[in-house]
Amino acid sequence: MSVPGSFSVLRVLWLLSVFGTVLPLDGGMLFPQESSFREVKELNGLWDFRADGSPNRNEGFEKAWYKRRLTETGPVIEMPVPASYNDITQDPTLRDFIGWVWYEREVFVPARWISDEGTRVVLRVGSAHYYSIVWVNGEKVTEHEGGHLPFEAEISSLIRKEPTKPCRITIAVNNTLTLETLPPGTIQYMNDSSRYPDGFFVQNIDFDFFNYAGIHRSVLLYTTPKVHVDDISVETNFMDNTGLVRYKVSVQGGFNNTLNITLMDKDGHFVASSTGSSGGLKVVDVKLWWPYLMHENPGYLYSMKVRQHAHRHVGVFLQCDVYTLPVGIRTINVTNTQFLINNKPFYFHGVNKHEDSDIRGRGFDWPLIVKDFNLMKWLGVNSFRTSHYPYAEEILQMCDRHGIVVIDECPGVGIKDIRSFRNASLSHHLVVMDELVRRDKNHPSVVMWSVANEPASEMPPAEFYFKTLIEHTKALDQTRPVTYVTIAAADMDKGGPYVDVVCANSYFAWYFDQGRLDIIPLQLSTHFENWYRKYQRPIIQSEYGADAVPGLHMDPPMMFTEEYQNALLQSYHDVFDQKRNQYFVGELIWNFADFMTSQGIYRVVGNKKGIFTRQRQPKAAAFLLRKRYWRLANETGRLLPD
Ligand code: GCB
Repeated sequence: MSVPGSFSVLRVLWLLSVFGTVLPLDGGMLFPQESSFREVKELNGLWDFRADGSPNRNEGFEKAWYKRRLTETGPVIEMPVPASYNDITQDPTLRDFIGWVWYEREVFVPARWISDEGTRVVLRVGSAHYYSIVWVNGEKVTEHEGGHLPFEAEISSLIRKEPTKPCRITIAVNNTLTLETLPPGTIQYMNDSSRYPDGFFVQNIDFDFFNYAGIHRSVLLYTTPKVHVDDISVETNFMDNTGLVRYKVSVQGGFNNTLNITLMDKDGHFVASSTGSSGGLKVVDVKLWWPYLMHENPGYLYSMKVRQHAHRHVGVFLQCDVYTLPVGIRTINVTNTQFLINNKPFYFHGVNKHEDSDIRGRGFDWPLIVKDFNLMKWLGVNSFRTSHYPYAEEILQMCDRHGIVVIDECPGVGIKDIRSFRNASLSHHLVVMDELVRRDKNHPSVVMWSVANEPASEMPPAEFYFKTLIEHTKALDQTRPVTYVTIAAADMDKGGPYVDVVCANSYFAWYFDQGRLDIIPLQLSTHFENWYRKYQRPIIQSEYGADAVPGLHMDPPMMFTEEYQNALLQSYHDVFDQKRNQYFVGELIWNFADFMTSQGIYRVVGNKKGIFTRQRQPKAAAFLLRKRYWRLANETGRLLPD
């Protein structure tokens, strides 16, 4: 977090110091973009696909399916990318499949990419759930653990080996979750032969969404010059009407470089420039990045153009690269009672979401994303939490442009088994935070990191685990607060002392005291008072809600009707309004839309706590919330006088 202080002191610190940021990962993960010196080729569409249904799910490796075309080693079906594979066919075995699935596609690489040795060709997967191994023309190029973050491999030399042939890309993806994965899970073999066939096993999970799998985001080939801009980090601040963008650029592939940095406003007019791999850009008459409904011109973005020239010798340029980063200038601060954006109190009136829809599962889908943004704006939503995993980068870019504030959550959901607090799990969790911060650090919309959702924080190892995790995340990024989302009772919580903001979930009159809406005011206020007394931190109601089956009505309200969902929300809102001017800084409804879960007696074809159906049609609660959010926007969102 930026600490309020004198601007001149800050300026000196900024300009003289390097970032106090830990960068444990090799290299950056800039979002691929086209420029005069970079090209992008999307490999989305139909891929050949086969699930390895062998008893040990290992036939693909034993028979080296990656060495030949997939069609030569067995039957294949057509599988769209990006999409979860689960709901694409009529086959329940594929919907519920656990183990390795294989994707393959051939692609012609433009001749210039092959002939020009100064061009670097990179294969990038936006995300694939959960563990992936990638081969190009039968040679392994990378593997990656984790279902929601991008990974890539340089394949320049490989594609130059056989320049006339198409390039065959094979990706094997395994959705198995274990005690050390994030989210964790366990595989349980059922050995009672009177009840289960030989080798029968199930995947146990402790989270409430379907474990969709496959290649969920775009697969791309992109180029950069050999000497290229590898990573950019920006931090912003302002004092009065002067803004400052502190930047750091890293270059890979060569030494003799010149870096020119130019900042332009939204209309492309020059604002400031600098040279060198780190420095500061002063912005006179700064236009700050404001959240939606907090300003008449939200989501203002400057463009920071990074131009890199590599020299052969003094004055002779060998190569150029250009990368343009959108930059929003804003600050985040947290006091004991407030969440401040640009030094003004910010009140979250928003939603929790899932990347989830019919047929596509968790697959990236532009029509769905744009529809969801339109619905959020219609509702008067100014924020959401990426429950319970990082969302696609394109979604965060939209948030930057529209001024929608994001609590960026990692996939640390369902950490309930004490064995998932061991070192192997913690090490992986730290790497996931490294990858998440590396990917999302420059988005102005991201205002807080959430390292987990509802872990078993009362367990003895939780304190060390969360202390380490939160301190690590704060070291990675000193500009944003860190939280984890809790449901534990205040006195049982071991990680609480380390969070900057308390994010608390509760389901009064739903999971407890079922049907008793009358207990909400007492239980909810007691809950808040306990949290605040204990931690003296601002509190966000990070989840609350009730299932409603659309079209089910009953008055007086009963559980699962639209009336009950409405009445429950209304009781929560009454308490929120009492605490709003004290330490209560936000409310995020569970959930924006109905979503798929695994099958079980508590779920009727998925979780129905959406205020929209899975097809994005409003339930009665959507209208209730819309009225409230627009009222809140008027009461809390306008710019308050200094
Ligand atoms: C929670 C979880 C969320 C569930 C929700 C529910 O506390 O964080 O993943 O879907 O409750 O509906 O039970």
